This record gives sequence, structure tokens and C-alpha cells, in this order.
Amino acid sequence: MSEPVLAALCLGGNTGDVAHAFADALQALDAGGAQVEQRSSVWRTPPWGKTDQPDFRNIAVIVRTHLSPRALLDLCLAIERQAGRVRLERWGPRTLDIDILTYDDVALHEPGLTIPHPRMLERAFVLAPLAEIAPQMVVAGVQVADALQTVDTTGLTIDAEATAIVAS
Ligand code: A4P
Ligand code: MG
Repeated sequence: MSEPVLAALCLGGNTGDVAHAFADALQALDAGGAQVEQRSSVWRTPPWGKTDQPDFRNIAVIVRTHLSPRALLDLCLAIERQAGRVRLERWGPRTLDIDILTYDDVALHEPGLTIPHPRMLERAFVLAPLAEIAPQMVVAGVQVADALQTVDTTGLTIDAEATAIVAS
């Protein structure tokens, strides 16, 4: 089998029991062939895009996998469905959203799958967790730690209680 690759994912949610949804999702990633190697704290983040909705929780993880980008996306979407995610509106409330941020140093633009995630460098809710575990990762020529300096991190805090639930 070919060498495994490292991929970065960001999980988010703002309805229901998000900490347990994250814990279940990380187990499901492991079981589905994407071993979780590193995980950030769980962050509490103000809603981005559509702002009249509850704060989100976000976590970034690095997985080691033999899955192709498309197979990894399919796994993420299946895990979202297991968590009971219903898509009602763009950027609206959700129990669990899993975005692929990076996949090795692959750049890909296909129907339904763009890597690196096109909006990741604008989003504090992605960059703050990711900078905890991969500050030196370079995305589109920019280091994650440097990108974090360029975005508004007002209101982002670590949720210690949710972090403990995910770690347990
Ligand atoms: N898709 C394409 N590329 C990717 C990728 N790299 N990773 C496609 C994952 N999916 C990718 O996604 C729609 C389709 O995008 C997927 O079926 C897949 O084929 P979606 O999650 O249903 O779309 P969406 O969430 O309504 O829109 P969008 O723009 O993808 O939203 P995001 O990026 O998921 O953002 N605020 C805070 N604080 N925290 C959050 O987590 N999340 C969102 C949603 C908005 N505001 C937020 C947060
Ligand atoms: Mg998404």
C-alpha cells in the first residue's frame, strides 16, 4: 500500500450536544480509516457568515489516512449524516459540519470538492484551532500562524469543558 498522507480537518457545530458529536465523529474517523493523530482544543467561536445564530464550537484535527481525497470527503459526509445533520440553509445552524482543510500538499478543484478549503485563510474559527496543532503548516504559500495574525479573533475562547469531553 502507498504511504499514508496527513490531512487537516475542521469540525464545527452549534446545535445539540456538540462536544459529544465531536467525540463520536473522531471515533468514526478512526474507524473509517482516518486515524486522528493530533487534535486542538475545542474553541467557542462567534458565528461567521450568518451572524444571527448561536456561537459555534470548532476543533481542528490532523488525520493520517490511505483514503483518497474523495473517499475522505465521503467519510466526512457520512459522519455528518450520522450526527443527524440536516442542511437547511447555507452557513446556518448545524449539529456537525466537517470540512477538509488540506490533504498533504494537494491542490484540487473538482465538483463538490476543493482543497485547500477555499475560505480557510479568512476564518478565525479555522485558523485558531489549526494554529494550535500545525502553526507551521503552509497553505497557499501562507503559514497558518501568520494567517491567524490577519483575521479578527474577537470573541474566540477555548471551551475547557468541551475539550475535556472530547479528550475523555
Ligand atoms: N465541499 C467542497 N470542498 C470541500 C471541502 N474541502 N471540505 C463541498 C468539505 N466539503 C467540501 O458543504 C457543501 C458541500 O461542500 C459539501 O457537500 C462538499 O461536497 P456544506 O457544509 O453543506 O455547505 P455549507 O456549510 O452550507 O457552506 P460552506 O461554505 O461549505 O460552509 P462551511 O465552510 O462549512 O461553513 N461560524 C463559525 N464560528 N464556525 C463554523 O464552523 N461554519 C459555517 C459553515 C459558517 N459559519 C461558521 C461555521
Ligand atoms: Mg462544510
